[in-house]
Amino acid sequence: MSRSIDQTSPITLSSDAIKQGLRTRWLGQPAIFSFDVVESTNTEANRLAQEGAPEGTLIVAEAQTKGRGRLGRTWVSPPGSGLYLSIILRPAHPADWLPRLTLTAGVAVASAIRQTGTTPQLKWPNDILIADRKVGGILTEAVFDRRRIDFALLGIGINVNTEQEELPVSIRNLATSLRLGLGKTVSRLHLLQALLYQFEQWYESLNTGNFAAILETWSEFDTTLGRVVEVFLPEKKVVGVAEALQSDGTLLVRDKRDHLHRIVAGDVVHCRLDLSSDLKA
Ligand code: BT5
Repeated sequence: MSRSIDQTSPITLSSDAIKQGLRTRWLGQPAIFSFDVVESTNTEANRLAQEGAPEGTLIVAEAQTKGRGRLGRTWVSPPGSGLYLSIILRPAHPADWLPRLTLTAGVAVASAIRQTGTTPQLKWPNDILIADRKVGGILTEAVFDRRRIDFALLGIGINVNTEQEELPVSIRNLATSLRLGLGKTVSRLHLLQALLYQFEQWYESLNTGNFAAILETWSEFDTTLGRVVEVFLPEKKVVGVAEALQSDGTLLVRDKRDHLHRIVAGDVVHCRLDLSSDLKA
C-alpha cells in the first residue's frame, strides 16, 4: 500500500482537501477543523473534546503561535511549511496505558515519512529524527476521570518543507525537515493523509491487544537502544545504557553499578559513544 508522496497537491490544508482521498474509516471522519493559525492544535483539541467532540476528530493548523512540546517546552511552528495536528481519542484505559499511544503514534509517523523516500529514526519516547536531527515530535496529553482516561489528545508536529532560516538559531543544529533531508519538496497533504491512514491501522492494532507488533516495528526504526543515555527524571538523573524496551513500552536503562532502571517517561539525551567508557569505569 506504499504510495510515493510528492508535491502535486494544493498548498493549503483545508478540511475539504484533506477529506478528498482520505482512506481512513473513522479517523478524521467525524469532523476536521482546519485553521490558518491557532495557539496550539492541542489547546483547540482540548476545547473541542471538553465540548464532547468524538473520537477521530482532527484539528490541523497552518501555523501555531504557542505550539508546545513536553514539560512546557515550545514547538516552533512556522506557517505553511510544517504539519501541526491533533487527534481526539477516547480510549477506555487507565492512565498507565498512555505511553503506548505515544509509541504507536511514532510508528505511524515513521511509516508515513518512509513513504516520502527517507527512513526516519525513532528516539524513545517521542522524537522522530533524520540523520540524528529532530524532524518531528509527539505530544500526548490526556484528561482523566478518576484514574481512567476521559480523553487523550495526540499532538504531532513534523517539519516538512521547513527551511533552516524558519527555525530559531538555538535549534538549527538539532533540527531538520523532510525537505532538507530529501532535497525535494514534500506534499504536506499527502503526508498527512498517509499519516492518518497509518495511525488508524496501528491504533486498531493497539486496541486489539497487538502492542507487541507495534513494538517490533518501533524497534525497526529505533535509534535509542544500545546507546548510552542520560535520562532526566523529575527527582533524579539516570545515566546508563538503554538496554531494552519492555512489553509495555517502558525503557530499561542499566547504570554503571549494574542497576536496571525502568523509565516510564522522561527526557532522554543520547550521549556520544565514548561516554560508555565512563560507564564501565
Ligand atoms: C515534542 O516535545 O517533541 C512534542 C512536539 C509536539 C508538537 C505538536 S504540533 C501539534 C500539537 N500542538 C502542539 O502545541 N504541540 C503538538 P519535546 O520532546 O518536549 O521537544 C521539544 C523540543 O524540541 C524543544 O525544546 C526544542 O529543542 C525542539 N524543537 C522545537 N521546535 C522544533 C521544531 N520545529 N523542529 C525540531 N525541533 C524542535
